[in-house]
Amino acid sequence: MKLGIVGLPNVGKSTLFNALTKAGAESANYPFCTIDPNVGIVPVPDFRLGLLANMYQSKKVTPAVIEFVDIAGLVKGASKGEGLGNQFLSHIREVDAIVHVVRCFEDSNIVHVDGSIDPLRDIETINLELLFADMDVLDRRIAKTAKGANNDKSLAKELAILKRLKAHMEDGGLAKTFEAEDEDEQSFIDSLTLLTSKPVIYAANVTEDDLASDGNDNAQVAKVREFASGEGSEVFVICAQIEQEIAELEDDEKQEFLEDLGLSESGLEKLIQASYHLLGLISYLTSGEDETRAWTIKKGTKAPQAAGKIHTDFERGFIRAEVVNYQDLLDAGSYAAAREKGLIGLEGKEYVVKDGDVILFRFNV
Ligand SMILES: Nc1nc2c(ncn2[C@@H]2O[C@H](COP(=O)(O)OP(=O)(O)OP(=O)(O)O)[C@@H](O)[C@H]2O)c(=O)[nH]1
Ligand SMILES: [Mg+2]
Repeated sequence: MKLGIVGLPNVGKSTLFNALTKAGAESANYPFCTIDPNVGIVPVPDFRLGLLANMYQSKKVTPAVIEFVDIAGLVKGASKGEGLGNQFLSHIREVDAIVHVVRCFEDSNIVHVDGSIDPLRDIETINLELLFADMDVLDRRIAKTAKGANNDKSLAKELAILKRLKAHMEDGGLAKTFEAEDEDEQSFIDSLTLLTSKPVIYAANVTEDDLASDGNDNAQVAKVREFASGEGSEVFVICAQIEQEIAELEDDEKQEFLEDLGLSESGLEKLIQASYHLLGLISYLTSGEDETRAWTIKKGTKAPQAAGKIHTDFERGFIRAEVVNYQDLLDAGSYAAAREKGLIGLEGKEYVVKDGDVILFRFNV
């Protein structure tokens, strides 16, 4: 599961990427590795891990991770091959969700490709290129489907959907705002893996002066927020440059630095957490003397499949899961106390695991 960092040139994508991966490299217990200079594995900040590790005196803490990809800047005309054009678009095709960086900071030393700071125009430029690329995909698919549609009912149905979707896009609509008539139709549309069907978070890159107010004093940020709410996307206010500096600091210095800026936590951490949820991911936890660890599952995963993340034997020989909410466990003070209070649920194969569940799996192979 990975997120692509997308935006116009010079808006701060690589600066944000460096901050993300540096913050990752620093997390001592995670075996950080760079797969590719443009792909970074980033631990997901999770305050629950520290609390549980403290209770169990765990020797090791292992966070959940997600991947970010730093994608080269896109320019107007990319869908027609301008700039890095097709290369850019194929990188976006591979990601599961998008962090769209928009420049809201003024800095006369940093050139803006279109000459001025105007995040709405920038968003529109990017979204249009994605839309054009999707329409090309649809055109090709329509031409192919039309050939067989005369004597094949299911192809005829697909053709009708493709044409409706195309019309929606010609009006400027994104694939994700298209209203499918039923689940079959939606899964057909999903199978097209269109760029504009991917979930998006907007990262409004501001100057450090705008951080304390969370961008509320910046009129450009307000416009981005209004636009994003119209398409059901979230906006995070960050200062990529400051995040890069923060990522280089030790923990205690970091706290001091944040306080000086009037912040309680770094914007980067909130952005990473939101990205994790944007991918439809949640964490369940295991905790003991050896290790406290977050395990990544898709929302809606049942207990045996969640157990399979730890070991296939756990899934194959699944008997039951002993489940306690992390807060209940912390409040009780120990696993034994939680058990005495009846806070530990015995759950079977149909149990849907929740974010923040602390689980002990019983299995037999
Ligand atoms: N003042 C200011 N400058 C920033 C900020 N973020 C990035 N920059 C600067 O803007 C310039 C471009 O930043 P990059 O992160 O390389 O931009 P990019 O989006 O990766 O650009 P491309 O890879 O060319 O598409 C660099 O000189 C950064 O130092 C910021 O928050 N404030
Ligand atoms: Mg870059």
